[in-house]
Amino acid sequence: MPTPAFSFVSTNPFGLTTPGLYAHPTFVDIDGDGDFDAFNGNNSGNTDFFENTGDAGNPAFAGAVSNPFGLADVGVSAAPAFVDIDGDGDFDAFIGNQAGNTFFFENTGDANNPAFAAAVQNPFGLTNVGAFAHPAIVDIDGDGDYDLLIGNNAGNAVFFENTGDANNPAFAAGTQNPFGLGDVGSYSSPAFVDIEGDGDYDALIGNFAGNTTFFENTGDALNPAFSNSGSNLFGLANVTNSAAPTFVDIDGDGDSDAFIGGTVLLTSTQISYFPDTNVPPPPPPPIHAIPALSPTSTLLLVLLLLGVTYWKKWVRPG
Ligand SMILES: [Ca+2]
Ligand SMILES: [Ca+2]
Ligand SMILES: [Ca+2]
Ligand SMILES: [Ca+2]
Repeated sequence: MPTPAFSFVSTNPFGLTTPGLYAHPTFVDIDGDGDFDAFNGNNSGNTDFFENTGDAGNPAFAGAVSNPFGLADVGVSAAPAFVDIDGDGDFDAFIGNQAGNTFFFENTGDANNPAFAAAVQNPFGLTNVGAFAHPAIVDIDGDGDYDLLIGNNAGNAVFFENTGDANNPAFAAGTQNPFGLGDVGSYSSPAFVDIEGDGDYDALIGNFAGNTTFFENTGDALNPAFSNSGSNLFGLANVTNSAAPTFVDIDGDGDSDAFIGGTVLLTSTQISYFPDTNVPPPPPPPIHAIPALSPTSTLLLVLLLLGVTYWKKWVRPG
């Protein structure tokens, strides 16, 4: 997979809107119909839901619904992330807030019909990270369970290793900026995606100045090792303030596209859309050659020819 070629297209594409300030978008197929739906956290502590009424290649989002399925106001500055943390086949929600806490909403519905239980603050060993908790969820050490890395207002990412398993999360004490991750100034908002397609997760971390810094993973899927490679690479750009990036293949062409929440201080907010414009490889040409015969087919063919020969020679001589 080539390195991505992001190109800014528009803000708030496909019917997305940003009713509150400090957009913090994320995408997940919450209703299991094969397309990515959108959630966007905002400054008032609410999480808006946008159902994808298009399809996996042609997104179209319905109007915002605030805190659906049992999700709730988390105070100030909601930053949602979704993952099946308990391995029961449906996506559960973690939502960070301004006070630095992370609220867990267990999905007690199913993969097609989400229903979230009441919020639990900092469960499974998670702890307060200071201010402006921005959770990102990824199996960063490749051991089969999801780990949390929570960005905070000081500009750091706090790592909570999952020492439980794929069904029973249990997080170790937080460690700051492990594996070579670094301070991005303030208002760290991390996202993890295998941007180069080399089998390990790279980090792209937004900050208060509106930039997204790329930390290339030069380790591997089991042993991450990040190095700061620069900001706003691959065609990404500054989004004014409070960059909150997320990556999803929204157009179904096999590469990850970028959406970055951003805010013009206390006045307006938007989600900037940067699709990866790499052209997907063409499908392989159809094969016209006669397929090779299996040993069984070859044997049957030989027997058939022998039979025809016998019939011609002995049954109907001449
Ligand atoms: Ca969907
Ligand atoms: Ca679940
Ligand atoms: Ca893990
Ligand atoms: Ca794509």
